[in-house]
Amino acid sequence: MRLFKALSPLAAAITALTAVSAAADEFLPDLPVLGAPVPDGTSLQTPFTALAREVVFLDNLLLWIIVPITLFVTALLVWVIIFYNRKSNPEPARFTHNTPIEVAWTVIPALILLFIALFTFPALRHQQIMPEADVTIKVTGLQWYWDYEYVDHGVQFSQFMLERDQLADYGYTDDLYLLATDTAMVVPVGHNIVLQVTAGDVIHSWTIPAFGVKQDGIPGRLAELWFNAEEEGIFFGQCSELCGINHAYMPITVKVVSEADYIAWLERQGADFAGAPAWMEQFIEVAQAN
Ligand SMILES: [Cu+2]
Repeated sequence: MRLFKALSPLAAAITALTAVSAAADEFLPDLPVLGAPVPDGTSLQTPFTALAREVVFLDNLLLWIIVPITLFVTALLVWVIIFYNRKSNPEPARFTHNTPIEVAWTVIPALILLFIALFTFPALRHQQIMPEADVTIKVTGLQWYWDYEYVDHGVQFSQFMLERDQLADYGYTDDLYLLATDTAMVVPVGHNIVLQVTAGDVIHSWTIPAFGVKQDGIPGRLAELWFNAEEEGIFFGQCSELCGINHAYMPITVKVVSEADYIAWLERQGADFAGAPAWMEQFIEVAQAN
């Protein structure tokens, strides 16, 4: 075990070196950054999947519900503080029960919760029931980087955060420091991507806020998430489960590209296309001809 621990930084360094070959892929088209935090931002990122739109809708709906409730409770408190303190109400009433009020404060919150559930349960169902996968990728969180495996094509690489002085070499602007990584998970636009999320050491969490997805990677377990990105672009996320000293330094980069660019990229990674699904066939021929 101790030997393993001593060797693991070495293994990480080797992975880092080998990953560079899959890294700065200058053949991918120039893509706009669509999914990233903005300075002084307070709301959710612009959604780029149906799932994320549902999440934004739920967020707004809950806001419309909790604001009046908070105002109502605050008003009640203020009313009690002003009119029922010792000075203004020296002789307090001694009764302890009021059935109509007790029924009301049980039934009304229950109805509010039921109303919220009418919208949350369909959204949860949508997120948790996996559709037929067009692309399946296994993601492993590790201290402190990500491993990706395109399980149908034998393509595998790691993803490390870029240092500030490396950003330009990889085509990123300076403000993307702490978000941009050496490799990107590349996926085709408009297809169902199913991710199998796990971890190799401690619990990590894979997320892309603009896709409305987040899934803990737990050692020894394979959890799933899915998304279908609607626009080509670059999307960032960050490990979202406190996983150790460099937790803040294992961001996630996803590049959503056209089907042709995706297959050409796979081809450059040395993909095995045996048994590829029908939608890929015409693009594979083009990629292999080039
Ligand atoms: Cu982590």
